[in-house]
Amino acid sequence: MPGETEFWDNGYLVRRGVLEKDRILGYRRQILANDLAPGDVLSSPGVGELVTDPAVVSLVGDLLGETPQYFGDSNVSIRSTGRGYHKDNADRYDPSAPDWQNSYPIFRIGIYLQDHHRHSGGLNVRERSHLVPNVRAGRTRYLGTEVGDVVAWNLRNTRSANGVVIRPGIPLAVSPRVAGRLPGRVTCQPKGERLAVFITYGASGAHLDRYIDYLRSRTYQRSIWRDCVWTPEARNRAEASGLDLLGPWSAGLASPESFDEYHQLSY
Ligand SMILES: O=C(O)CCC(=O)C(=O)O
Repeated sequence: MPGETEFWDNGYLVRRGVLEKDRILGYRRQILANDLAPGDVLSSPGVGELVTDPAVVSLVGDLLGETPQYFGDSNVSIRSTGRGYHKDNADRYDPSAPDWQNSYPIFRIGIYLQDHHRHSGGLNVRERSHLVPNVRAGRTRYLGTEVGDVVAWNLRNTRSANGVVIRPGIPLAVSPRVAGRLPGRVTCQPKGERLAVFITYGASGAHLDRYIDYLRSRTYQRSIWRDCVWTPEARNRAEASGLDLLGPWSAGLASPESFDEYHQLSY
Protein backbone atom coordinates (compact mmCIF):
# COMPACT_ATOMS: atom_id res chain seq x y z
CA MET A 1 0.00 0.00 0.00
CA PRO A 2 1.46 3.40 -0.92
CA GLY A 3 1.89 6.32 1.46
CA GLU A 4 1.46 6.62 5.18
CA THR A 5 0.31 3.48 6.96
CA GLU A 6 -1.73 5.54 9.43
CA PHE A 7 -3.75 7.05 6.62
CA TRP A 8 -4.51 3.76 4.92
CA ASP A 9 -5.24 2.01 8.27
CA ASN A 10 -7.48 4.66 9.80
CA GLY A 11 -8.93 6.20 6.66
CA TYR A 12 -7.84 9.74 7.56
CA LEU A 13 -4.86 11.79 8.66
CA VAL A 14 -4.27 15.21 10.21
CA ARG A 15 -1.03 16.90 9.20
CA ARG A 16 -0.24 19.84 11.50
CA GLY A 17 1.08 23.22 10.39
CA VAL A 18 1.37 22.47 6.67
CA LEU A 19 0.25 25.94 5.62
CA GLU A 20 1.16 29.36 6.98
CA LYS A 21 -1.43 30.73 9.34
CA ASP A 22 -1.34 34.28 7.91
CA ARG A 23 -1.89 33.01 4.42
CA ILE A 24 -4.92 30.97 5.50
CA LEU A 25 -6.33 33.98 7.35
CA GLY A 26 -5.88 35.99 4.11
CA TYR A 27 -8.02 33.42 2.24
CA ARG A 28 -10.53 33.68 5.06
CA ARG A 29 -10.82 37.42 4.45
CA GLN A 30 -11.13 36.82 0.69
CA ILE A 31 -14.01 34.38 1.19
CA LEU A 32 -15.81 36.61 3.69
CA ALA A 33 -15.53 39.44 1.14
CA ASN A 34 -17.28 37.09 -1.31
CA ASP A 35 -14.38 37.45 -3.72
CA LEU A 36 -14.78 34.03 -5.34
CA ALA A 37 -15.21 33.01 -8.97
CA PRO A 38 -17.92 30.50 -9.91
CA GLY A 39 -16.82 26.94 -10.63
CA ASP A 40 -14.33 24.90 -8.60
CA VAL A 41 -11.75 26.27 -6.16
CA LEU A 42 -8.97 26.33 -8.77
CA SER A 43 -11.03 28.80 -10.81
CA SER A 44 -10.71 31.43 -8.05
CA PRO A 45 -7.56 33.56 -7.88
CA GLY A 46 -6.12 33.59 -4.35
CA VAL A 47 -7.72 30.67 -2.53
CA GLY A 48 -7.38 28.58 -5.73
CA GLU A 49 -3.66 28.43 -4.96
CA LEU A 50 -4.48 25.80 -2.35
CA VAL A 51 -5.35 23.26 -5.07
CA THR A 52 -1.85 23.44 -6.53
CA ASP A 53 0.02 24.24 -3.33
CA PRO A 54 3.34 22.33 -3.40
CA ALA A 55 3.02 21.17 0.24
CA VAL A 56 -0.54 19.95 -0.30
CA VAL A 57 0.27 18.23 -3.61
CA SER A 58 3.36 16.64 -2.09
CA LEU A 59 1.34 15.31 0.86
CA VAL A 60 -1.25 13.89 -1.54
CA GLY A 61 1.43 12.37 -3.78
CA ASP A 62 3.07 10.71 -0.76
CA LEU A 63 -0.24 9.20 0.35
CA LEU A 64 -1.12 7.98 -3.13
CA GLY A 65 2.37 6.86 -4.03
CA GLU A 66 1.85 8.27 -7.51
CA THR A 67 1.05 11.45 -9.41
CA PRO A 68 -2.16 13.00 -8.04
CA GLN A 69 -4.97 13.76 -10.47
CA TYR A 70 -7.26 16.74 -9.96
CA PHE A 71 -10.55 16.92 -11.85
CA GLY A 72 -12.51 19.94 -10.62
CA ASP A 73 -14.13 18.38 -7.57
CA SER A 74 -13.60 21.07 -4.94
CA ASN A 75 -15.56 23.72 -3.13
CA VAL A 76 -15.45 26.46 -0.56
CA SER A 77 -17.87 25.66 2.23
CA ILE A 78 -19.35 28.77 3.83
CA ARG A 79 -21.26 28.74 7.12
CA SER A 80 -22.35 25.12 6.80
CA THR A 81 -24.31 23.98 9.83
CA GLY A 82 -25.24 20.46 8.66
CA ARG A 83 -24.39 17.24 10.47
CA GLY A 84 -24.85 13.62 9.49
CA TYR A 85 -22.67 10.60 8.96
CA HIS A 86 -21.99 10.13 5.26
CA LYS A 87 -19.54 8.82 2.69
CA ASP A 88 -18.79 10.42 -0.68
CA ASN A 89 -17.49 7.61 -2.88
CA ALA A 90 -19.45 6.23 -5.82
CA ASP A 91 -20.65 2.93 -4.25
CA ARG A 92 -21.36 3.81 -0.64
CA TYR A 93 -23.33 0.90 0.75
CA ASP A 94 -22.92 -1.98 -1.69
CA PRO A 95 -20.12 -4.39 -0.69
CA SER A 96 -20.24 -6.15 -4.07
CA ALA A 97 -19.70 -2.95 -6.04
CA PRO A 98 -16.35 -2.01 -7.62
CA ASP A 99 -15.41 0.58 -4.95
CA TRP A 100 -15.09 -2.15 -2.31
CA GLN A 101 -13.02 -4.67 -4.24
CA ASN A 102 -9.61 -3.26 -3.29
CA SER A 103 -8.02 -0.19 -1.73
CA TYR A 104 -9.60 3.08 -2.78
CA PRO A 105 -7.10 5.73 -3.92
CA ILE A 106 -9.38 8.76 -3.95
CA PHE A 107 -9.43 11.20 -1.12
CA ARG A 108 -10.36 14.66 -0.06
CA ILE A 109 -8.28 17.32 1.61
CA GLY A 110 -10.02 19.57 4.14
CA ILE A 111 -8.53 22.91 5.10
CA TYR A 112 -10.47 24.60 7.90
CA LEU A 113 -9.99 28.35 8.01
CA GLN A 114 -10.52 28.82 11.76
CA ASP A 115 -9.61 27.07 14.96
CA HIS A 116 -11.44 23.88 15.89
CA HIS A 117 -9.09 22.84 18.67
CA ARG A 118 -10.78 25.01 21.30
CA HIS A 119 -13.89 25.80 19.27
CA SER A 120 -16.73 23.66 17.97
CA GLY A 121 -17.30 22.97 14.29
CA GLY A 122 -14.45 20.56 13.51
CA LEU A 123 -14.79 17.34 11.54
CA ASN A 124 -15.88 14.07 13.16
CA VAL A 125 -14.56 10.94 11.46
CA ARG A 126 -15.33 7.29 12.11
CA GLU A 127 -12.11 5.32 12.45
CA ARG A 128 -11.49 2.58 9.89
CA SER A 129 -14.92 3.24 8.40
CA HIS A 130 -13.36 3.31 4.93
CA LEU A 131 -13.27 -0.47 5.28
CA VAL A 132 -17.04 -0.92 5.78
CA PRO A 133 -19.86 -0.16 3.31
CA ASN A 134 -22.19 1.40 5.89
CA VAL A 135 -22.16 4.57 7.99
CA ARG A 136 -22.80 2.87 11.34
CA ALA A 137 -19.39 1.37 12.08
CA GLY A 138 -16.24 2.93 13.52
CA ARG A 139 -15.33 4.83 16.64
CA THR A 140 -16.00 8.55 16.26
CA ARG A 141 -13.06 10.93 16.62
CA TYR A 142 -13.24 14.71 16.76
CA LEU A 143 -10.44 16.33 14.74
CA GLY A 144 -9.40 19.45 16.61
CA THR A 145 -7.68 21.19 13.74
CA GLU A 146 -5.88 24.50 14.06
CA VAL A 147 -5.37 27.11 11.35
CA GLY A 148 -2.68 25.80 8.97
CA ASP A 149 -3.48 22.11 9.49
CA VAL A 150 -4.51 19.89 6.60
CA VAL A 151 -6.83 16.88 6.93
CA ALA A 152 -6.94 14.08 4.36
CA TRP A 153 -9.67 11.44 4.30
CA ASN A 154 -10.47 8.53 2.08
CA LEU A 155 -13.75 9.18 0.24
CA ARG A 156 -15.01 5.83 1.58
CA ASN A 157 -14.52 7.17 5.12
CA THR A 158 -17.64 8.01 7.17
CA ARG A 159 -17.69 11.48 8.68
CA SER A 160 -19.87 14.29 9.91
CA ALA A 161 -19.37 18.05 9.89
CA ASN A 162 -19.80 20.38 12.86
CA GLY A 163 -18.47 18.34 15.75
CA VAL A 164 -18.49 19.83 19.24
CA VAL A 165 -16.03 20.95 21.85
CA ILE A 166 -17.54 21.36 25.32
CA ARG A 167 -16.49 23.87 27.96
CA PRO A 168 -13.75 24.49 29.01
CA GLY A 169 -12.31 23.11 25.72
CA ILE A 170 -12.79 19.36 25.65
CA PRO A 171 -13.49 17.70 22.29
CA LEU A 172 -16.52 15.46 22.46
CA ALA A 173 -16.61 12.50 20.11
CA VAL A 174 -20.36 12.01 19.87
CA SER A 175 -22.78 11.18 17.07
CA PRO A 176 -24.29 14.02 15.04
CA ARG A 177 -27.64 13.35 16.72
CA VAL A 178 -26.24 13.77 20.24
CA ALA A 179 -24.15 16.77 19.15
CA GLY A 180 -27.29 18.47 17.85
CA ARG A 181 -29.04 18.06 21.22
CA LEU A 182 -26.35 19.56 23.45
CA PRO A 183 -27.45 22.83 25.01
CA GLY A 184 -25.48 25.87 23.79
CA ARG A 185 -24.36 26.72 27.34
CA VAL A 186 -22.16 23.59 27.58
CA THR A 187 -20.49 23.90 24.18
CA CYS A 188 -17.63 26.16 23.08
CA GLN A 189 -18.97 28.38 20.33
CA PRO A 190 -17.41 28.18 16.84
CA LYS A 191 -14.75 30.82 16.23
CA GLY A 192 -16.52 33.15 13.81
CA GLU A 193 -18.02 31.96 10.55
CA ARG A 194 -17.26 28.32 9.72
CA LEU A 195 -15.28 28.31 6.46
CA ALA A 196 -13.50 25.37 4.87
CA VAL A 197 -11.96 24.39 1.55
CA PHE A 198 -12.42 20.86 0.26
CA ILE A 199 -10.39 19.43 -2.63
CA THR A 200 -10.55 15.89 -4.03
CA TYR A 201 -7.56 14.12 -5.61
CA GLY A 202 -7.08 10.59 -6.86
CA ALA A 203 -4.74 8.18 -8.58
CA SER A 204 -5.40 7.23 -12.21
CA GLY A 205 -7.22 3.94 -12.68
CA ALA A 206 -10.57 2.21 -12.65
CA HIS A 207 -11.68 3.65 -9.28
CA LEU A 208 -11.07 7.20 -10.47
CA ASP A 209 -12.80 6.55 -13.80
CA ARG A 210 -15.85 5.28 -11.94
CA TYR A 211 -15.81 8.17 -9.47
CA ILE A 212 -15.69 10.67 -12.34
CA ASP A 213 -18.55 8.84 -14.07
CA TYR A 214 -20.44 9.11 -10.81
CA LEU A 215 -19.72 12.86 -10.65
CA ARG A 216 -21.03 13.20 -14.21
CA SER A 217 -24.32 11.90 -12.84
CA ARG A 218 -24.56 14.60 -10.15
CA THR A 219 -26.27 17.88 -10.93
CA TYR A 220 -24.18 19.97 -8.49
CA GLN A 221 -20.90 18.75 -10.01
CA ARG A 222 -22.02 19.38 -13.57
CA SER A 223 -22.82 22.92 -12.62
CA ILE A 224 -19.36 23.36 -11.01
CA TRP A 225 -17.68 21.95 -14.14
CA ARG A 226 -19.69 24.23 -16.42
CA ASP A 227 -18.16 27.26 -14.67
CA CYS A 228 -14.56 26.04 -14.36
CA VAL A 229 -11.96 28.40 -15.79
CA TRP A 230 -8.36 27.31 -15.25
CA THR A 231 -5.99 30.08 -16.28
CA PRO A 232 -2.60 29.37 -17.90
CA GLU A 233 -1.06 30.55 -14.62
CA ALA A 234 -3.08 27.99 -12.60
CA ARG A 235 -2.09 25.27 -15.08
CA ASN A 236 1.57 26.25 -14.76
CA ARG A 237 1.36 26.06 -10.98
CA ALA A 238 -0.16 22.58 -11.25
CA GLU A 239 2.61 21.43 -13.54
CA ALA A 240 5.30 22.90 -11.28
CA SER A 241 3.93 21.11 -8.22
CA GLY A 242 3.51 17.76 -10.00
CA LEU A 243 -0.29 17.74 -10.24
CA ASP A 244 -2.11 16.40 -13.31
CA LEU A 245 -5.24 18.32 -14.32
CA LEU A 246 -8.14 16.46 -15.94
CA GLY A 247 -11.12 18.20 -17.56
CA PRO A 248 -13.86 15.55 -17.51
CA TRP A 249 -16.38 18.03 -18.94
CA SER A 250 -14.46 18.23 -22.21
CA ALA A 251 -16.02 14.85 -23.11
CA GLY A 252 -19.45 16.54 -22.85
CA LEU A 253 -22.01 16.69 -20.07
CA ALA A 254 -25.26 16.53 -21.99
CA SER A 255 -25.80 12.85 -21.20
CA PRO A 256 -26.31 10.74 -19.21
CA GLU A 257 -29.05 11.88 -16.87
CA SER A 258 -28.05 13.77 -13.72
CA PHE A 259 -29.42 13.49 -10.19
CA ASP A 260 -29.83 15.89 -7.27
CA GLU A 261 -29.52 13.11 -4.70
CA TYR A 262 -27.07 10.24 -4.31
CA HIS A 263 -27.72 7.56 -6.88
CA GLN A 264 -25.53 4.49 -7.33
CA LEU A 265 -24.27 3.81 -10.86
CA SER A 266 -24.90 0.40 -12.33
CA TYR A 267 -21.95 -1.97 -12.72
O1 LIG B 1 -17.96 20.23 6.36
C1 LIG B 1 -17.25 19.31 6.76
O2 LIG B 1 -16.47 19.46 7.70
C2 LIG B 1 -17.34 17.93 6.12
C3 LIG B 1 -17.32 17.97 4.64
C4 LIG B 1 -17.26 16.62 4.03
O3 LIG B 1 -17.58 15.64 4.62
C5 LIG B 1 -16.77 16.51 2.65
O4 LIG B 1 -16.65 17.54 1.96
O5 LIG B 1 -16.44 15.40 2.22
